[in-house]
Amino acid sequence: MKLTYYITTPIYYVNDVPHIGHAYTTLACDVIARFKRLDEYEVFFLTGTDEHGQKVETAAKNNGVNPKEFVDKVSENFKKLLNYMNFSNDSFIRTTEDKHVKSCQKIWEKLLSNGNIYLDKYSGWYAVRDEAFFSESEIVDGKAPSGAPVEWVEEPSYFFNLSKWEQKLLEFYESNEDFISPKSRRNEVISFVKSGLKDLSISRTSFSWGVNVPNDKDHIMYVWLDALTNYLSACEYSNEENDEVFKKFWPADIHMVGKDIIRFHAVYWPAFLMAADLPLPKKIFAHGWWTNEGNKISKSLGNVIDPFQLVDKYGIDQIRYFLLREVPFGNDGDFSNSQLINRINSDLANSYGNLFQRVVSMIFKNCNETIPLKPNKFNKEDSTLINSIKNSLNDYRSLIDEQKFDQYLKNIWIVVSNANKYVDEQAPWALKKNNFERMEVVLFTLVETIRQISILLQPFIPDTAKKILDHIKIPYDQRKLKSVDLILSGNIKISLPNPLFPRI
Ligand code: ME8
Repeated sequence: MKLTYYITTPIYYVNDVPHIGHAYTTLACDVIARFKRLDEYEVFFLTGTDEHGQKVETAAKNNGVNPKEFVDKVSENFKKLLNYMNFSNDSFIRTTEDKHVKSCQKIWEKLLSNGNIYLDKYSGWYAVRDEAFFSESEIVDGKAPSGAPVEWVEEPSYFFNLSKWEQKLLEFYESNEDFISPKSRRNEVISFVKSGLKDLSISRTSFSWGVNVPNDKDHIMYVWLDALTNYLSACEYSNEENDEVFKKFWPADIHMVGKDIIRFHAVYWPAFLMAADLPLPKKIFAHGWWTNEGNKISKSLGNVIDPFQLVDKYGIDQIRYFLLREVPFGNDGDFSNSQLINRINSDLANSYGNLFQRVVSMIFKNCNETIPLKPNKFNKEDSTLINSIKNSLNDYRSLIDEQKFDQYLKNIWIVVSNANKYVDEQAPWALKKNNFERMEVVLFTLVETIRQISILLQPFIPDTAKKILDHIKIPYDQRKLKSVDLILSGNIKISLPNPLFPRI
C-alpha cells in the first residue's frame, strides 16, 4: 500500500482579490505535494476559501450584493489563481458547501457532548479584520496588536473551555518537538500558552452570515471554529456512510500557514481536536511575511502585488523559482523587482538554461543529432558529476520535509554550476578534433546530469522541467524520484532547443 500525505493551505478570506501572499503559501504546498507524488506517496493537497464571518458579510454589503452572490464570485478569483500558478491541488473546499456545514455541526455536537461547551455572555473587544477577540490587556493604542480597529461586543455566547486544555497542550508541544515550525514560532506559541489561556467565545448573535449552531437558531459559529474545521470536511469527516477517505488521510501531515495565523492553528485547533477526541495534525509550519520594496503590503498603500500580472510579465516558472529561492522559508522577505530580474537572468537564463542549451546544441551539431550511447567507462570527473545527485537523494527528501526550499535549490545549483565548469574544463569542442570518443562521453555525462537535475526540479518549475525531459525523451514512468538512480541508455534522437528562459 502507498504511503499517504495530506497537506493543506489556509483557506483564504474572500473579502479581497488574491495577492502574492496567498500565492506564496499555496506555492510552498504545491512544491511539497508534487515532490511527495514524485516520491510515490498518495497525496491529498487541499486549498480553498473561507467564506463566512463578519468581514465577508461587510465586504458583500460594501459591494451591494448578498453574501452568497459575493462569495460565489470572489472564490472564483482564487480558483483562477490555481490555474495561473500551475498549482496541483486535489481538492478545493468552500466553507459554504453542505458537507462543510455538516462537519462544523458534527464537531460542535461532539464538543458539546464531551462537556467542553457552555453558554454565557461575552463582553470584550473584537477585531473584524482579524476575526479575533481581544482582552483589555491586549489592546495597544485602542487597536488590536495587528493594528486592526476593534469594536466593543456584548452578547450571549457559547464558550469553549480552552483553559482546561492548557496543560495538555504544553505536554503535547513538549513531546512533539516538530509540531510547530520553525523553532522561533514554537517558542512564541509555548510562551503564549504558558501565560494562561482563557475560555474562548465560539458563537456570535449580532449577525447571521455563518454556520448555525445546532439547536439554537440565535447563534452562528465563530468563524475560526468554522474555518479550521475545513481540514476535516474536505476529507469527508461528515460522511457517515463512508469513512474510508477520512481514515486514510486524517490526521493531516502538515498545515501550512502564514505567521499571522499561527495561534489559531497551533493553540485553538489542537485544543478543539483533543476535546473532540480526534487525532492531531503532525505539523504546523508558519512561514514569514512578504513586504513590497520595504513596505507593508496593503490595499490602502496601493502596493498590493498581483500574482496574475507577475506571471504575465515574467513567466510562471520564473516566479515560482524566485519566491522559493530568494528567501529562506520561514523568514520574512522583501519583494524587489531588481532581485527578481537578477535571479531570472543569472540562475535561470545564464546557468541552468544555458547549460541545457549549449549541451543539446553540441550534441545536435556534432553527434548526428543523437545523444551518444551510454559509455562503458567514465573517468573520475565524469563519475563525480553523475553521482553528485544520486548520492544525495535522501538529503533532498529531508530538505523538503524540513521545508528548506531555498537550500534544496541552492544544492541543485551547485550541481548546475559544477556541470558548467565541467563543460569548460573538458572542452568538448576541442575533443571533437582529437578524441571524438571522449567528446561523446563528456556530452553523455552532461545530458545524464541534466536529466537528474530536471527530475528534481519538477516540483519547483514543472513546465520547464517537463520541456527538458520531453526534449531528451524521458518516458513519463521514468520521471519519479527513484528514477534518478537509473541512467540514460543513449542513442536518442534530439532536435535543436529554443531558449528556456529569455534574458530580461
Ligand atoms: O487568515 N506574506 O485568510 P487570509 C506572506 N481565512 N503570506 C501572506 C501575506 C504576506 N504579505 N498575506 C497573506 C485567513 N498571506 C483565514 C485563514 S485557515 C483555517 C483560515 C497568506 O485570506 C498567509 O498564508 O487573511 C496568511 O496566513 C494567509 O495568506 C492569510 O489569508
